[in-house]
This record gives sequence, structure tokens and C-alpha cells, in this order.
Amino acid sequence: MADFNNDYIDDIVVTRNDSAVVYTNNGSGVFTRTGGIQLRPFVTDFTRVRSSVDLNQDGKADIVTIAGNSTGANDTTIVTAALGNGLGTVTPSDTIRITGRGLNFTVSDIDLDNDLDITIITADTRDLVIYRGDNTGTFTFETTIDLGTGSGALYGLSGGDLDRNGNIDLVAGGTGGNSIILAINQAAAGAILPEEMVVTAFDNAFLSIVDPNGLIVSDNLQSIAGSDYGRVDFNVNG
Ligand SMILES: [Ca+2]
Ligand SMILES: [Ca+2]
Ligand SMILES: [Ca+2]
Ligand SMILES: [Ca+2]
Repeated sequence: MADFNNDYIDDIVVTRNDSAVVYTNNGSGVFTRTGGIQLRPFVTDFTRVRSSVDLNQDGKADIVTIAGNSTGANDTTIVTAALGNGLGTVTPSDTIRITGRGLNFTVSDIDLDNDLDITIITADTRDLVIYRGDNTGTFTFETTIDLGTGSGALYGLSGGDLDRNGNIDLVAGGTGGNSIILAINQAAAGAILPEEMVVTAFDNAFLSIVDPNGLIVSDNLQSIAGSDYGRVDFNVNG
């Protein structure tokens, strides 16, 4: 979910078969297909999309998709980055080909250089594969990190600052019998926000979330006053 046409109304992007499709919202909960991308044509039965990312810091929402195979019948995973034009369409900017079943990924600034990076987890080879972004929607391979041996495949990957030192860390997990794996970022520590923001004086407010170094993390989110949880309001009635 993100605002793909910059009208301050939340829109959605969904993956379907071999496509990722943007549906813009008219504010009454009616969605119209306005754009999309073709995922690479190969045998796949698994897709995932990340939105609310701005890969090139132009204030227009972008997306990153992953297409893989959950059964192990195909060992290639395709990651596609696509830039939004702020009018409801997206255009591919880069395609990354990963060997192995990559069923999950994060989009975050791993190295704190203000450019969003992509980290993919591979299910069977149990690796974190990191590609560094360059602020234009293209990505360069950086490194592969071995998560060690374990029983069963790794499916889950999520980011968060686990040791509260200002840089992003990762949490991985998988099928039964696996341990939860915590990957602590060894890069230099970053800035830490002293406290969380709470909206108290309005029915709701539109927000642009920016990290201390100026990178737009997410744009045009709608917050509900006094809430300590996220909420989606597709028909903008509060
Ligand atoms: Ca919108
Ligand atoms: Ca953008
Ligand atoms: Ca980065
Ligand atoms: Ca950290």
C-alpha cells in the first residue's frame, strides 16, 4: 500500500500471476487499475511486493517485487525494482536474478548511506544476499552472508533496530525446527530518534516520515490522532 498518484489517498499494489498491478483509490474505496509491471517470464508460483518505498527520493512511491518458486522446482528468483511517476504508474528500473529460492526480502538502508538497499533471504542455501542501492532505482551486488546450518527452509525476513544503535538489523525464521535468527548489523551506528511521535491534536494528519539524514522512508501516510497503531482508511472518512 502507498499513495501512487500523490493525492494523499492510499492506493494498493498487488501481485497477480506474472504481474504487479497498481490500483489507485478515489477516496470512496473504489479502485481503478492505473499501472503495473510484467514480472520476468519464468515458472513461478510465489510473488511478494514491498511498497511505501521511495528508491530514488523523488517523493513518488516506488515498488520492489520478488518472484520465486515455493516448491524448489526452480532455483532462480527474480527481484524487480520499479519507479513510480506520481501519476499512478510504475516503470521497471532494475532486475536482479538470484540463484536459490528467495521467498522474502527487505528494502532498507543497510549501510546508512541514505540509499535504500535490498536484502533477500534464500530458503535452502540459508543466505542473506545484499544489494546496495544508488538512489536511482538500480542495485549492485554487495555481499552474501551465510546464516549457518539449520533444519528446514528459511522463509521469513524482517528488519528492525534490535540493539537500538541506529542501524537496521534483521530477523530471519523458517519452518518448524528452525531457530529464530537475529542478524545484528556490524556497520557504524546511526542516529537515534529520542522519542516516538504521537499525533494528539487533530482527527488525523498526513505524514511524511523522514529519517534523521533526510531519506524519505515513507510519504503521505495518514495517522489517526492518539493512536499507537497503524490504520488504513481507504474511503477517507476517518
Ligand atoms: Ca492515491
Ligand atoms: Ca520514487
Ligand atoms: Ca544504502
Ligand atoms: Ca542495529
